[in-house]
Amino acid sequence: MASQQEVKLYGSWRSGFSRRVVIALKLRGMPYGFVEEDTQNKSADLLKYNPVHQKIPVLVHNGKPIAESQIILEYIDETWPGYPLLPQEPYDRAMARFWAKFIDDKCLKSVVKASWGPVDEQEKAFEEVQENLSFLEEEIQGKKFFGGERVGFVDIVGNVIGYYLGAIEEALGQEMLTKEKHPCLYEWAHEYTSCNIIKENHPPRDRSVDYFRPQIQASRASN
Ligand SMILES: N[C@@H](CCC(=O)N[C@@H](CS)C(=O)NCC(=O)O)C(=O)O
Repeated sequence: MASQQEVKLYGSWRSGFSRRVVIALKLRGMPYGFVEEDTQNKSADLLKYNPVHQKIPVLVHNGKPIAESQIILEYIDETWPGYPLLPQEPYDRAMARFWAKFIDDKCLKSVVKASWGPVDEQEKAFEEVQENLSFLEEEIQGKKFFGGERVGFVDIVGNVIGYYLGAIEEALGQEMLTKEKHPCLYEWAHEYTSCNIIKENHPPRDRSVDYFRPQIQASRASN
């Protein structure tokens, strides 16, 4: 019974990984408590619950911790009935996991390198971003969301591209995802950020731009 569950999310308003879990819990209609963590000064609880990575997000369900955003999303999908995050068919589920892993392993890494990485590696990283976005462009073609007609697992993981990339681009003063090069992905990002659930549960764009800007400036200054 939902009323007997104690669900606590250790995260931060800044963290895109935490936002994924918030979106999944909201879509699922699962009540939860939110503990705002300072990643520069981690709480004893966070270190106890995620001693291996010492990172947010951590979902604590009836005292049992689960770490890593994609794993938490799967846990939510398997634990509480309601809005499905992963597709039903095994092949479709495998493909959703494949693209979600691709977003974290390749897309996100290249975006970070192109934005904050060593200056002499940024040009190459920028090309990698373009190549990675092209793979997603092919995958989203003909669909409204990666999950089909509604937001699903890959879309939620894709918040890095759908929501955060725009704020990073603004802070950086350089576009990466453009209508000209990646029209379908660009349209997807627009659809995604227009969804109420996404709008209501991500920080206002200006706040994210203000968060990214000093990091970008600091990395430029140290290069
Ligand atoms: N792979 C992890 C990444 C989580 C992550 O990088 N969290 C960041 C905040 S956005 C963090 O806790 N950083 C603190 C640190 O690295 O010490 C996930 O998907 O949950």
